[in-house]
Amino acid sequence: MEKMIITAAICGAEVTKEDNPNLPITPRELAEEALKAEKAGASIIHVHVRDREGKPTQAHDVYQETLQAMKDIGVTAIVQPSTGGAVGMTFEERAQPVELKPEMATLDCGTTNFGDGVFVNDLPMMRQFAKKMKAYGILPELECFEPGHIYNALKLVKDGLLEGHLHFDIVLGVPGAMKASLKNLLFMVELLPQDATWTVAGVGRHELPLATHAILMGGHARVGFEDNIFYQKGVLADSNAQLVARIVRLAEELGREVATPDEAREILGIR
Ligand code: KMH
Ligand code: ZN
Repeated sequence: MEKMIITAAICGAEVTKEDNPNLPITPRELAEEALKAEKAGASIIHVHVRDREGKPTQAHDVYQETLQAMKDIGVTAIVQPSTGGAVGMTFEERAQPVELKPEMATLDCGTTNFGDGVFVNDLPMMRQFAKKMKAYGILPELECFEPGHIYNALKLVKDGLLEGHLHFDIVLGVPGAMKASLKNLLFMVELLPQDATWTVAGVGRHELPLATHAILMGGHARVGFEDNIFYQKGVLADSNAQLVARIVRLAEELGREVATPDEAREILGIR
């Protein structure tokens, strides 16, 4: 099996400091958290940013400050800004971090219920994101919350809007969307093109079992406060690094090597 890429989704848009006081929010906190997660074994940092009140924002300047802080502090992992932002944001708001030309960014592959809200990603919006990312040479992480989202991504491939290596993130367990289970993971992985890579993000208590399945299946895994704030039932995680370190230990026990940032770049075809 190829080496395993561990993504740390360190902040997200929905979690608050009230949920877990260890949540990083400011550019400096995000940079320090990213470095710790990388040192623990993460080779991708998926990042959202917040405004001064801690509310989700996609502001270009805040992303710029955060990415610069990560660089200054010595983060060498692939930094992957979100283009999903938070429910209700417009395309223009969401697309701002793309202008910073990161190595990767998320590309959400379809509309889904998201808790009480609706996370809108219609095909025209997806096309706009794909075109921008293609023009800037950004590798999209194709976020699929439902099986139909995989077909939307494949339509972008057919239409020539996605080229080169395909990397999917199968997100399972968002309230209102596809349930988190091994059966559903297997089903969705079987829909992917043969040479694509995939990672799985299980929400809440599903994070750990699905990441463990990914170790065994030859997939990759995402952990972090965006998806899960607990280390164990009733015990808050003290950092994203703690969640990453557990997957590294499990991977080692199960004979799967963990990729460094440069090895992750190679696996993903990032030049
Ligand atoms: N916050 C969710 C509504 C992404 O990062 O691209 C969307 C999200 C997906 O987190
Ligand atoms: Zn996200």
